Amino acid sequence: MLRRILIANRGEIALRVIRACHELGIEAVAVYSTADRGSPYLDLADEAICIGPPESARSYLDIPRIISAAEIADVEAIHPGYGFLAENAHFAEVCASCNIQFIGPPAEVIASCGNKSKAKDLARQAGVPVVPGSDGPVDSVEEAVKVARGIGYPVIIKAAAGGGGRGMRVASNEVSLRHGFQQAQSEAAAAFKDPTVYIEKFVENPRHVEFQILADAHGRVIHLGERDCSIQRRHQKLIEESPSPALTPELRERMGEAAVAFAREAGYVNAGTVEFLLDREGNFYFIELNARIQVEHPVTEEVSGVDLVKWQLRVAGGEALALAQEDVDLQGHAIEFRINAENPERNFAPTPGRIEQLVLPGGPGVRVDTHVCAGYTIPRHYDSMIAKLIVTGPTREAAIRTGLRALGELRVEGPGIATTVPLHREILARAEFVNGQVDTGFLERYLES
Ligand code: MV4
Repeated sequence: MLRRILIANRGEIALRVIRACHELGIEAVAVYSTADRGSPYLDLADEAICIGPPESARSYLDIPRIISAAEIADVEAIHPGYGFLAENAHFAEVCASCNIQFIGPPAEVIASCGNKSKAKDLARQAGVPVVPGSDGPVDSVEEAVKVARGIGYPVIIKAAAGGGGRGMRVASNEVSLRHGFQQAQSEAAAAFKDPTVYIEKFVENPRHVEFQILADAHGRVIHLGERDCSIQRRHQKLIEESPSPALTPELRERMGEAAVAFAREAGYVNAGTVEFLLDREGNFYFIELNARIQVEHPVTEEVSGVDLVKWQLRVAGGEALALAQEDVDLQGHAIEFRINAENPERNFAPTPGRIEQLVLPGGPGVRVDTHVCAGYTIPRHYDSMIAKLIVTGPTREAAIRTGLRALGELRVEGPGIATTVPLHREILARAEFVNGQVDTGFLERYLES
């Protein structure tokens, strides 16, 4: 078991990891930028080290500064949280070379899954369905046109080094493909220092359904069911839930088996997420593997009763999974609402500032994961998520009612501060949401109307 770790992150996820450490008797060392100095969650850490100025590149993304902090604090391992250095294979390698355990998958696995074209090859090898398209990278316009003629339009051009919606472009005919292809290549080269692109059939308005995986270093791999993350805008998720209203028990079993098969093929260790697109006909396709703990992990914790962050720490300490697939017992329904300090009426512009009044909801079925409190100043340097509200009930209907009740209790007030709370309440009142009939186009269609 680990004795002392460093958390290379900030905000709610840093606090989430501190809590898991303390329940396991592990010491937690926090790091902070000067923008986060004085943040109350830092007091809960066993030690807190300033690593630099507000800019992420000189603090939370600065590998030498983080490694120095880890060496000074004498930790055995680093938890990267999500974002920042979480899926940086180079960072994982540097940790290993400094004899610091990286709490996540091996560097080679991060690298092979970070290349979306290679990840797709792994999926094919594992017998997991993928979207029809090119057999690996496409080097020339002529090859792209040939692939598109084979699968039919519309097609999507994706950067191998992209992911999470970055570096994608849709072409609905040969003219736009010829034009878009070269642009996609040069954009990929500029954004990711890798011009590699590949081509897929474009699946219109799919659902986004992802499976939570847990794998130990002894070859055990299980899944903990799915999360439906279809309510998103420009690849920023807003609401996530489990189970997905779109899955039958049979489809869940098949998709879960596919997710586990992929994780095995990839040599995955620790907590990860296998992302699928689900079309209207119930066909599912692997799209990528997220090699980290995700923002929305609490919905899985609520329906499975499994503490994913504790298992990340145990697995990194060499412990074997105590749970077999048949022991996984998914119960009830959970929904997460991301509470962001941003104004949906002003194109989601961030609204940093000082929180003067804060009322957090509570009562049965309510969990709030947040690092903020009254008097806290939301810095303008980082993403705008200030809290996650997770509601749980025996059924989806019950969870929605608890969500409406809890959102009604929630107050975040301060000069200039707006939040996503009113938008959440509007979404919960929409028939499409209540009926569970949403796809990845829902939120943008709603915002337009
Ligand atoms: C697609 C797609 C349609 N067809 N691939 C976006 C995020 C990245 N993980 C993959 N994404 C998509 N890939 C094919 N072949 C549509 C999306 C997509 C999407 C996927 C999941 C959640 C939200 C999305 C919003 C727009 C597009």
